[in-house]
Amino acid sequence: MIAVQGYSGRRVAVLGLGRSGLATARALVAGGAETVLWDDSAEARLKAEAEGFTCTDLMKHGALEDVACLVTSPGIPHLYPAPNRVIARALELGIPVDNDIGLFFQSFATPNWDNFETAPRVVCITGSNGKSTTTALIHHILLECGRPSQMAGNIGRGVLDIDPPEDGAVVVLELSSYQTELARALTPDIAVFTNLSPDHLDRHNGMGGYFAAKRRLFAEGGPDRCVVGVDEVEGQFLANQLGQSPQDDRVIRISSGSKLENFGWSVFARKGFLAEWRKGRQMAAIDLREIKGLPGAHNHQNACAAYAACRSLGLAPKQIEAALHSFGGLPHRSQLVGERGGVRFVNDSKATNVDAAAKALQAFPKIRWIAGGMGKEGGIADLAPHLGSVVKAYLIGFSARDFALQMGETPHEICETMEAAVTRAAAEAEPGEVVLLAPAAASFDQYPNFEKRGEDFTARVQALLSGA
Ligand code: UMA
Repeated sequence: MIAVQGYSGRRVAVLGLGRSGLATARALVAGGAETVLWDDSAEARLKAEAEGFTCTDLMKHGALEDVACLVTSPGIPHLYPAPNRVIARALELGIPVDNDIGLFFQSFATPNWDNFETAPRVVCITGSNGKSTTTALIHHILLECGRPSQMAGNIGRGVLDIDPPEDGAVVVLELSSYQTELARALTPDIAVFTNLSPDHLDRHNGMGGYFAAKRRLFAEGGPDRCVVGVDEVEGQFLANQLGQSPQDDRVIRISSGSKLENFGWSVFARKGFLAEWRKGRQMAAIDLREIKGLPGAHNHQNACAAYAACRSLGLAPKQIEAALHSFGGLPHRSQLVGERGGVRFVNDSKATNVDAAAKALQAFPKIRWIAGGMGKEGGIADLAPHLGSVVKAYLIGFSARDFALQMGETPHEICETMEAAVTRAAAEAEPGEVVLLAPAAASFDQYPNFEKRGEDFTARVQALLSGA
């Protein structure tokens, strides 16, 4: 655990007692703060109380008195579509509002670092898609190359939950827009921006607010090195702003598809090959086509981002290449879950939005596509150019009928449930085809989260393959 510095002997309120909130409460206590805790769910309060914490309704008269800071969880709206009422009250009273990421950056460095040969470093990854894979890949490469590394943030483990870093260690943090928007301190050594496409727009009041939230990671803390995906105009704008000129190698531009030879430093993937260029010269090339854990152009972009971050940390191209080969991929992201008679079954349940689904649809030539769930604004209209690889779609969940109306000429069938979709797709699939779960929708109509949806798909595929 990282003990929170700066609040010893002071009262700090914590709103939200999920994974990040409970870790925050423990870290505040370890740093000598007095905590006042609340969660709107009785179940979460019970869990905190079982750990020995006391909960106090922060809306009760006087509960926020003498509070030095309100620390809130990423899932709780602080601005849009409407602020949680405790946060609104704190803002009214002028109480600083922060999150665990801000506390982490304020508390990470300690005086014993003076005895270290190499100061620990923090790599942060943000972007709409690919950030979990990029984060896990950087962590994997570092460990394979013998560098101590810990991974946390939006990927599941609260940042204050990590162990104090050892000499030369690296902390790799996946950060969501919810997290970067609020953190009062945000000072990574290396910051990575994978890409940008519409998501969480209600929480940021539109695309401008969403981009601004992510941009804070680069603008606030002045990272030594920025790795920026330039396949969209927002990434080009960000890279442009961060560098003095195209030759400024503090910015490493990355792309999946474009040749970037005329920049200070760039890493790009084309036709399955990764290339690193520095000041007009090619430094390295890697054949990505045989790397099983990273299929498709979107994963090649993730490989470029992870490669660039690891090069910034001083690793050699050959070391990184070897580590790429042993990366097994993450569950629910282009995850191969089975194969029968030349048909592969791939779980990309994390493709909760149209952009992520488009990338999954481009990764395979012939697809039996399982899609649907709780569709987002605009449905799947933007997927029309990517339906060429779809042999047939099997639609499930709340938005199945809406999706059907947007399928155009592409054959499709409304299956309602995962069970029916897997059974139908498997029965109709021919050798060389891929049965792909890439829903282009949230899971909440049928499952608690995308993980449970992916687990359901996997279990049904495995049952089918084992003949159960
Ligand atoms: N709560 C309230 N009042 C409210 C809303 C929520 O009290 O108005 C309470 C809930 O009852 C619950 C707690 O707040 O007990 C939940 O907080 P949370 O939703 O912020 O979840 P945590 O368990 O703290 O998990 C968070 C991240 N969750 C979100 O961003 C929604 C996790 O990211 C992250 O792994 C974890 O911190 C550790 O850092 C997950 C996520 O879904 C993976 N992220 C989104 C995404 O990837 O799209 C952004």
